[in-house]
Formats: sequence, C-alpha cells, structure tokens
Amino acid sequence: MENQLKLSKPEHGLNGELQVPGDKSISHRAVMFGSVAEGKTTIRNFLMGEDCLSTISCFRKLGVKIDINADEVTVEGNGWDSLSEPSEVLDTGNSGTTTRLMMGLLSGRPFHSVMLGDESIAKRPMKRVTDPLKLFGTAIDGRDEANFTPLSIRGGNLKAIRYKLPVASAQVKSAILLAGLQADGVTEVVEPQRTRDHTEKMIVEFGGEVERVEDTIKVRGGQVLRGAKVYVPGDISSAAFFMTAAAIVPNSSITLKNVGLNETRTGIVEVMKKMGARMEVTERPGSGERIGDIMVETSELQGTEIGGDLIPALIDEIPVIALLATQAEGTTIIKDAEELKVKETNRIDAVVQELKKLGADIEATDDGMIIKGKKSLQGAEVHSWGDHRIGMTLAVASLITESPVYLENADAIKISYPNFFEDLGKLVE
Ligand code: SPQ
Repeated sequence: MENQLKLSKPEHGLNGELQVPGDKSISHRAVMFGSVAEGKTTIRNFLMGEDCLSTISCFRKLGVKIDINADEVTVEGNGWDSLSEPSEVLDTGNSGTTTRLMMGLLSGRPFHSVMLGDESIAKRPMKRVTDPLKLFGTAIDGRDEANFTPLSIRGGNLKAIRYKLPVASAQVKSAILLAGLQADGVTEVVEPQRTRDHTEKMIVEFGGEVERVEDTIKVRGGQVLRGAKVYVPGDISSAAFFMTAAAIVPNSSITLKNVGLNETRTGIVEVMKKMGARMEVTERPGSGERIGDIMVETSELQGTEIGGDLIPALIDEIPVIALLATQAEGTTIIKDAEELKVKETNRIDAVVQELKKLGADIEATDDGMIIKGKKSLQGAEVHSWGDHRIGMTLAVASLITESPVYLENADAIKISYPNFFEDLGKLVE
C-alpha cells in the first residue's frame, strides 16, 4: 500500500492548546515580496510545508539569497531588477499559489523562464492567469494555448490594464497585482466577490501603495518596495481541522493560539457559529494581519446552507466542513462552490467518494454537495487523492469512526501541515 496509515479514535476526548503552523498564503507572499524588495526581509513562523519550500526553491533559482533557520526565513532582497534569468526549469511542485503568483511576478521581468509543477498542477487551469498577463504585453505560452504547464514566459515592458476577473480568485488577482507593480501606469482589478487580500496587505507592509474602491483594486507601476519584518499568523485553514475535531469528538475542548483572523478567511467561524458550535474567538489588537485565539468545544450541531459571497472566505475549508455536516442534525447544502473542481483534486468528487466509504450520507451536486446528518461513521480504507486537505479531513474523520480508518497516501498532508499527526497526538489524552 502507498504509505498507508492506520488511524483510530481516541479513548477520551481531544484537549489542550495548539499553535498551528504559519499561514500558507502569507508565507508564499512574504518570500515573493522579500525577493523583489530592497533590503533584508525576515519572516517568522514561516510555514515549512512543501508548497512554501517550492516557492523558496524557485526564487533561489532566480538568484535570490534565502536562508532558513528553524522557522525563520531571511530573504536578501535587491529589488526587482536583481532577479536573473534561471538556467533551470522553475519547479512549482504541487503549489497553485507558487505557479500563478510567480507567473504574474515573472511577466514583468525581461528574461525567459519555464514553469513546471507536478501531475496535479499539470491539470489545473492557468488560462485564467495567462489571459490577463498577455494583455499586459507578456509573451507567455504553454500547453493548450497557455492553459496548462509547462509554461514559458518572456516578460518586460508591461502596460497597465483594467481587468474584470471572470472567477473570484485571490491567485489571479495577486498575479495581476504583481504584474501591475511593474507596469507603466495604474492597473485595476475588479473582483466579482471579495477574495483573500493578503497580497494587498503585504504591498503595504513592504512600503508600497494599493487602493481598494468598492470591488476594484488599484496599483501603480514602478513602485520600489522595502524589506520588512513579517510575522506569519497561524493558518486558519489548518486550524479548521482541529476546530472541526473539537466540535465532533465527545469530551473535547481545544484552543488554537495565534491564528490569522483576516476577515476574508474566517468564513468557517461564521459557519460553525451558525451551526451552533460552542466556540469563542478572542482577537488581539495589532497592526497588519488580524490575529487571535479560537476555542472550540464538543457541540450539538445543526445543518445549514452555505453559498454566495461566503464561499471564497472558506473555499479550502469545505472538505472538512462537509465532515462537520455529517455530524449535524438535518441537511447541509453547500452551493456556488464549482471552484472546488479545479483545486489539487476535484474536491467535490474526492470528499463525496471518500466520506461515503465511511458511511456518510453525502451527494455531489454541480456546484457543491448535500449532506444529511447525523450519521455515525465506520472505518474503511480511504485515499487522500494526493490532496493535503482531503488527507486531513479523513484523518479527522477517523477520530469518530467505530473501527480504524486506513488512510492511503497520508504523506500528501506535508504540503501544508508537516507536523499534523504530532500536533494531533498532543491533544489526545
Ligand atoms: O496553492 P494552492 O495549491 O492553490 O492551494 C489551495 C489550498 O487548498 O491550499 C487551493 F487548492 O489554496 C488556495 C486557495 O484555494 C490558496 C490561495 C492563495 O494563497 O491565494 C487562494 C485560493 O485559490 P484561488 O484559486 O481561489 O485563488
């Protein structure tokens, strides 16, 4: 079997405090901005997951000096012009964020680069990024009219654009902003729905300017960014697995410390509260990204409906929310979430097929899923589909199954949470 793990439910509940690793989206961006800023950037609580390590490796290939010391990363930035033509292919691994944001950044650089990721990246749509980048004047090509990797880019001489995003995507918005920072004129991106705004916050943290007017984000080209000291808050997308575990495992109470509470990411808090979860969020005042602690206890849950503008604020949490819904009274409907089909896997199919094996009453729809609770789950042999979020969802499910769960390809979890099982072990009494 492909690195199969046997997982069993704990004898008692899950209790204690945990500091989940740094936010993946923010870790990627801190390396990218540090690489093009002038001066040194230090990044504390950096996520040492495989995706963020792919970003570091790509920037090293562009000539940037980056040191890793425990969970701190130092980037010696020397400005946009210091990046040099890579002599090797830029391997973005499993990371959509690395692939898409780097395309935007490289489209302003006057040299040639080739980007290639793993099997999953090769299936993820890139036209949503390459189309607007071509409008800036970048020469970009790839398989199927620049929709799939490998992609080649020859950038430089960009002219600012105004672009209305056809899909709500922080990655596409960020790629456009990274190109816009290097273009002649003011670039404007219009969002159909609000998506995570870590790129905008980081432009400001690195001494740049960006403006939001209603649904339009505007950035001026030619800005010089300055190195910064970045503290990466805990990743709410990782905390989500323990928030769910605390709510569904009897006799549990978990406090997750120093979690990022950026309002474009806290959809799961809203949903869990609506479902009746016993929880408390304590925010600490500060500048930059919002941060605080999240406490969740075993809860009596009710089904709910999730859709519309809330989807981008919890898109990566939907797999584990589906598990939560299997333990709620009544029906939960998740809609407007077609984007799940183009993540590391088709997450609608993956969640439905794997949770069904455990006995869940769950059906796929065109744009989401319908889950009927409250069902007791049984052990079975399940597969992560090579997707970290599916792997962790199934690991959390094993905490409530009557018999053991055998999880195949549990290694995928290392993409965003290398110490997931150690952290889980700390909460088992
Ligand atoms: O980086 P990658 O592989 O795309 O990671 C995922 C994840 O589950 O970790 C999605 F599969 O997160 C995306 C997220 O879904 C990270 C992200 C970002 O950092 O900007 C934005 C979201 O994607 P999108 O396509 O909606 O912009």
